[in-house]
Amino acid sequence: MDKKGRSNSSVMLGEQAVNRGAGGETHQTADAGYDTLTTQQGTPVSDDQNTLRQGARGPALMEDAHFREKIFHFDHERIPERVVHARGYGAHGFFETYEPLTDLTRADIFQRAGEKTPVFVRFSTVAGNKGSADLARDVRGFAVKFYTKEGNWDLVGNNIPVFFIQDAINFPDLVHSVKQEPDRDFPQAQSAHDNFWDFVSLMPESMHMIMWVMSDRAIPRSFRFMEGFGVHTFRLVNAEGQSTFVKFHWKPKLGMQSVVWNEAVKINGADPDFHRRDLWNAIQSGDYPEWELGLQTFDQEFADSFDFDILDATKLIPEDVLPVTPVGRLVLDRMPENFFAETEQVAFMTQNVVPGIDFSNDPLLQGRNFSYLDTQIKRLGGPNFAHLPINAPKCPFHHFQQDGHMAFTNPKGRANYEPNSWGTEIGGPREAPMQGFQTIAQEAEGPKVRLRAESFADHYSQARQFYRSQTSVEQKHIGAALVFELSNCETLAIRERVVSHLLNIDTDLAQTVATGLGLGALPKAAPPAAKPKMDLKPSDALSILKNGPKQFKGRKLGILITDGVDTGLLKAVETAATEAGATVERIAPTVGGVKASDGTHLPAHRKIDGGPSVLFDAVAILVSEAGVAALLKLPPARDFVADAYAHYKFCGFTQTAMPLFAKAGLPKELDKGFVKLAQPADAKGFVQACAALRFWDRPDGA
Ligand code: HDE
Repeated sequence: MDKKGRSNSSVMLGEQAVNRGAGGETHQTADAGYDTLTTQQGTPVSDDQNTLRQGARGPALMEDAHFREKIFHFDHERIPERVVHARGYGAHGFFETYEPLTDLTRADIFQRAGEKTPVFVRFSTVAGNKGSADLARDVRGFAVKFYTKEGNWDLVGNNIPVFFIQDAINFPDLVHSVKQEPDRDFPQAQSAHDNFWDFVSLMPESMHMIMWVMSDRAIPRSFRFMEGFGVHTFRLVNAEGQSTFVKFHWKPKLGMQSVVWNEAVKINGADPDFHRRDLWNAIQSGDYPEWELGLQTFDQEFADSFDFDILDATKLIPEDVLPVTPVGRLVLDRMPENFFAETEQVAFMTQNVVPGIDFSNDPLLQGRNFSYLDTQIKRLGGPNFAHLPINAPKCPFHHFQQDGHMAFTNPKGRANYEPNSWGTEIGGPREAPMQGFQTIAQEAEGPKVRLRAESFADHYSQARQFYRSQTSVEQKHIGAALVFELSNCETLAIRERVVSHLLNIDTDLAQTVATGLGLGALPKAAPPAAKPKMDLKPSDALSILKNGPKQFKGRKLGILITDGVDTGLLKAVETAATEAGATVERIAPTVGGVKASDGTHLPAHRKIDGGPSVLFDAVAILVSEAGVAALLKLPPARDFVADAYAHYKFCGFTQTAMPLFAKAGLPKELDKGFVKLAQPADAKGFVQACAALRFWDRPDGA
């Protein structure tokens, strides 16, 4: 007992054993049926609240091994974050093969219809640090680890099918330029700064990718609504050793969807974990996200006849030219039990391929095959990261690699080399010439040179094709994104240099951006690339809006309610939305909820200040006359409506909401994106309208 009569150790309180902290607060102990807290060495801990000290008010003692172990471990909790793709979120699931692809590949995963292969998927942003916000304008990583029966296959892709650069040697410069500027260490998770635009404007090969990154692809509504791409050309190899070129595509079953930029900026403030939360909520509620894996396969003849080099990662093969064939589905159905152990420690490596899949000579891919092993050794502290359960194959594996930091599955027995003559019992594993991975025997000759192939030279044609394949709404967004980004560049010469490239892509776009930047006159177009610019046929597959999902499934409706809300109407809207496969949240002046028209108490999910409309795909305003009067005094309620309008959202409303609309500055004549909810029967029509996701025909949107 100390002077105040407090105990530093367990005491019996009635029937329960408790432990007391300095403030006298109590903690239930193992004596009350909990597992016993131990040190890492397994020694039971009697007191985890007080350090060992000389007298109750005396100095701490070095002898306190438990304290030292706890603090030392804490001090070492952080590992280096990924140099790119630091912020990520992962989930477990499975891949199901539709039909055998034996004619194309001997990869075990594609041999049997209905085969289910466990997978772990990690989505990420690229530039931001680990703690940055989810809705940065950025490329998203889409990395899939397939635990196949013949080893792990990592398809480490992005949500954009092309890349900034053609040769891996430029990667450190690209990444340096987009990350925080080194003297000031800002801005993070943003490309809107001089260094990035300086670099890309000096690398015309990045212009196609720039079109994608300035499009709404770079601000996806959720991981669940974005495509994924393997980017490079790979090879499939069948049992006869014949190889076919392949490009990998992931298509979301729920369709593609993005947010608008003004919304992205606000989501980052309202919920920086917006994408994480979305994936977590979907999986935890059993609404498992799903993608189809599609292949574009082609032979050497096609490669030779194609307008561009299939080894150039700044180019894609349009789906109209070469259709995508679905070959299986990916379902994510389980969140990691522990973020660090799984999502943070997962080590993706492009060189992880399995028999039946091989590389092309894409110089970006070749460089990546070197980088990923190196980065994992640095990040995970040694060569044994494959011992971590998340990285270990789920098929039998035997090799002679041994020792090093944290070697806890060293091969057993005497033989740790081969060949050896110890026999099958103790001699360990042997090569399998027929079954084992074989690199395709491709002829290669020529002088050793540092040279970019002439076939990589056209940097503008596909950039132009991408821009011209977009709807006018999407083109407007690209123009606005460029104006935003370049307005954040302090150096006039950089702004002008970017516009000089845009002139080679589309003159209207260049003019829009020049006007938006207030450039006095258009600069001269950048020198044309060695190859002449081609006018390629627009491709609808490149647009998000031309491929709209036309369903509200998997989306989220936010309903703003007040005291006096019509219970019948509210229930009808909620039922219609959930029947359409959407989720619903109620937003109210207080999180405690409201008293409905029939006197019942209806709990809310969010207080209005914490539930802005940017968090929802569509909104409904169901308010009573008295309720709306109270809302008029709340700025977040006005923002809720004004933002929903500016972000082109569908809005169901009761007539009583009109004063709030007026206060929010909405036009008197509401457009067709506003659906009146006079009676419960109107709910279905409103939810059906929401399937279009946005009402783009609103002239004064954001
Ligand atoms: Fe990566 N990339 N990358 N990358 N990349 C990494 O590996 C690299 C590239 C991609 O969720 C690093 O574990 C080089 C293209 C994803 O854990 C590193 C080059 C594509 C992820 C690395 C590229 C990607 C990474 C950093 C140019 C799309 C996150 C941490 C040649 C096809 C994986 C790490 C995860 C991560 C190197 C270009 C996708 C340093 C050298 C192109 C999705 O190894």
